[in-house]
Amino acid sequence: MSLKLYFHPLSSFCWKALVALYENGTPFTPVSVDLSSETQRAALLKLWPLGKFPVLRDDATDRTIPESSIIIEYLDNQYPGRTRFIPADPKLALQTRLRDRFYDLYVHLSVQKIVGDRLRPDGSKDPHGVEEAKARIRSCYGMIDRDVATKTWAMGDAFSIADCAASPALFYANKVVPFGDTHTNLVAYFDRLQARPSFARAISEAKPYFHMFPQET
Ligand SMILES: N[C@@H](CCC(=O)N[C@@H](CS)C(=O)NCC(=O)O)C(=O)O
Repeated sequence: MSLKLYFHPLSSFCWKALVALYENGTPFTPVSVDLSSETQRAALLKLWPLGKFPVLRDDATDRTIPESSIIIEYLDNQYPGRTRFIPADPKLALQTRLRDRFYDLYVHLSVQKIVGDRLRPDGSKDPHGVEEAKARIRSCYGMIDRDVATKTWAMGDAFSIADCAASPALFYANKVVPFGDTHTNLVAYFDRLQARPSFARAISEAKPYFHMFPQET
């Protein structure tokens, strides 16, 4: 087995890579990284000096691949399976990558802003930034609700990298800004994502760690 995934079971961006790996049953060795351990943090920093996970290591090609989207594209190219994450058609590929960016940059990073603020010490909090992040997530909910109204997955009938990105982003977004009753298409889409075996497995494996998720005080 040449692939190793450096990750943490609670980490949302790691879920994104896990969903892709589980989709195709791609064999890999999971390497759980505890960032509070100096040794484990140092090992991660050696692989990717930004110290962010997930990071994929492929001993067969001697390559180290950081960034969830790049990991998924790498898997799609090097270890293609039944689920293809980027469509072959260039126009569809562009639309797919746009949705992947949308979920990462506007939903997922807004969630990180809100959750990260909960971890800041009193006196260093950023309530204005948190309100901006919540407003951005609400705008995204409206856009998603319209976008998925007639679709099964983010791009239509085929599950793609956009759904890998949407899964953790929406899971944690719903925790910090609940979907509410009005976004029925979004709720139905999220229900389909949660029922997808790849994502259901990532959630189930993270359950023992849920108590570590910072709550609003
Ligand atoms: N753009 C990166 C984001 C990765 C990221 O933010 N990972 C978080 C966990 S969800 C992390 O490494 N946090 C630890 C830290 O920042 O020290 C990706 O798509 O992989």
